Amino acid sequence: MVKRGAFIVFEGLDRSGKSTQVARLVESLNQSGEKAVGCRFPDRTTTTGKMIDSYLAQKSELDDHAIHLLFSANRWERSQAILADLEAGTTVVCDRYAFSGIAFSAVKGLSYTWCQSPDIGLPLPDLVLFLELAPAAAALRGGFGNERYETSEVQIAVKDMFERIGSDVGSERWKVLDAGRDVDAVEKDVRGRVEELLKKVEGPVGKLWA
Ligand code: T5A
Ligand code: NA
Repeated sequence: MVKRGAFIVFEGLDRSGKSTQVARLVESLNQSGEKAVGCRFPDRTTTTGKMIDSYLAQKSELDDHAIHLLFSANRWERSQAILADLEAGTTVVCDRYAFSGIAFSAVKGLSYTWCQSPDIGLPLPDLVLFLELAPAAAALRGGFGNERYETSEVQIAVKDMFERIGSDVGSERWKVLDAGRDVDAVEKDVRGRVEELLKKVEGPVGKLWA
């Protein structure tokens, strides 16, 4: 039987460096002979993804519950492909996941447990790397754009919500990394934690919030 791949998720505020680190990790794993692929949520290429993209670009309005469910559906659409990769021995490195889903919806006033429910049963990440960066430092990395949620108020509230989510996930699985260091230092820290994980990944992929 092939050893299954690891499911690794990066979370963090906007501009904390998630996309940069996902790309670097996938490349370095592949270079060292580990099969790895990247993925990201929202996946703006699918039908639900196009609706989400229009909402984030503030070209359309949607009820807060409706957009929350679309983000979740966007993950479910991809979930079988993620499981198939993991079972085939490929490590999946994902840029945002259900934790962003809760954080951004709950700060709008939706119930925390309601926000969790549509994601119950999704593939459970083996490791969540939370890139921690002060909102003020994130804002310095090229000013806020025009997308929804790109304001200091939202980012500060989201950071607090992520702390609650991290404690619910538990410190075994949820690791907070200082994302204020230079890109190479963060990458080295990430690589060290992933090497630890790859030694111990075993058993079936878990189910989120189950
Ligand atoms: N959302 C998402 C929901 O509401 N519900 C959901 O369920 C989900 C999944 C999506 C938006 O949707 C919300 C959350 C978001 O508001 P997105 O497409 O993921 O947004 O885009 P962002 O996360 O906003 O992506 P960013 O590109 O802003 O942030 P990243 O990926 O964290 O940062 P990255 O790597 O692109 O880097 C940003 C800049 O900083 C530099 C990079 O070169 C780049 O210029 N940088 C560093 N500079 C200094 N030091 C470092 N260590 C650096 N690392 C990167
Ligand atoms: Na990004």
